[in-house]
Amino acid sequence: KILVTGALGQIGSELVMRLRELYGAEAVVATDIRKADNSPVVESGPFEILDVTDAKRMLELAKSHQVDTIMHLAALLSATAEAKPLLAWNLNMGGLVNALEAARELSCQFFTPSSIGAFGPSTPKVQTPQETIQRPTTMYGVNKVAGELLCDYYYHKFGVDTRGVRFPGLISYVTPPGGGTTDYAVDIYYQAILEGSYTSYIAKGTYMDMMYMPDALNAIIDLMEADGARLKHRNAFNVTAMSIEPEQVAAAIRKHLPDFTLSYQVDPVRQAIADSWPDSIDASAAREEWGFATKYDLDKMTEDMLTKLRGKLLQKVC
Ligand code: VAH
Repeated sequence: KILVTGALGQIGSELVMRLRELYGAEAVVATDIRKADNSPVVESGPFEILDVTDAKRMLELAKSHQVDTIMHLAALLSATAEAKPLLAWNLNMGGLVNALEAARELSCQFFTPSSIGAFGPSTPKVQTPQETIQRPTTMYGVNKVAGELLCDYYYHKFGVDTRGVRFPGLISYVTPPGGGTTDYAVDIYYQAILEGSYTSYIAKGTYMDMMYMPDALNAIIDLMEADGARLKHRNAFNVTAMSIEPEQVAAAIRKHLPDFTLSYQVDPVRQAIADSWPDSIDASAAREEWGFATKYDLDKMTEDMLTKLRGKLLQKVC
């Protein structure tokens, strides 16, 4: 049985559904700090309210549901964390150590995502290596580096089977991300359908790694099902599908919506975060150690995003 925290978030809302398809609805206990009405995550299988900063309740739920795997997704993303650094430290680190402690006590396999945000301005920016300097200048990055080290510690010290990936910006049409820096790459598709135009808060020419959600879900499942003996790394693997900048997303959208226009109103806070991150990362370790692969490039993702969003958004409008 799998306990998922942050199950109503951008990753969680799709990962829970995929895991229930794979392993059965009752096999996945979805948890989040609040309950959402008529959400497939809440209605398609076990759901519990859980504030991940509540260590007692976390262990209680893991025990009562007899879980053997914990997938810890609850966290504040980069822009929110930069606005509320102390809250981010308490939630991101407090939640993580509580989840790791539950995994240790119950001998669970453990997954939590890191991010390209775990790199900083002194990290090599192009084809960032799996092993390199990590001096992030954001609270989110500090949380991610500390989280990677803490998960490796729980593996070496307590034998907890911890595994993680450094996700790039994730693009999806089900649940929008909240408070991320890469969210422009999601918002642009919504606005392309609704307004035919988008004003980007990230400047032209700002390259960041991105990945379509179906590839992200495959990466989590492939890593968790991989033979642990083959893993030379654990927390966390560089994974990416593409390195793109706003103009390239606009050009891909124009292949479907020729009149789409992109303008800029740069947000200095999120631009500074984006500028501190790599332009592109090297995912060769993930490919070699557990067969990481992606199916969606920019054009394939754009076609699917626009098709799915048309269905989702225009249904509401008309
Ligand atoms: C963020 N979407 O923007 C997240 C992610 C690499 C970006 O960590 O904070």
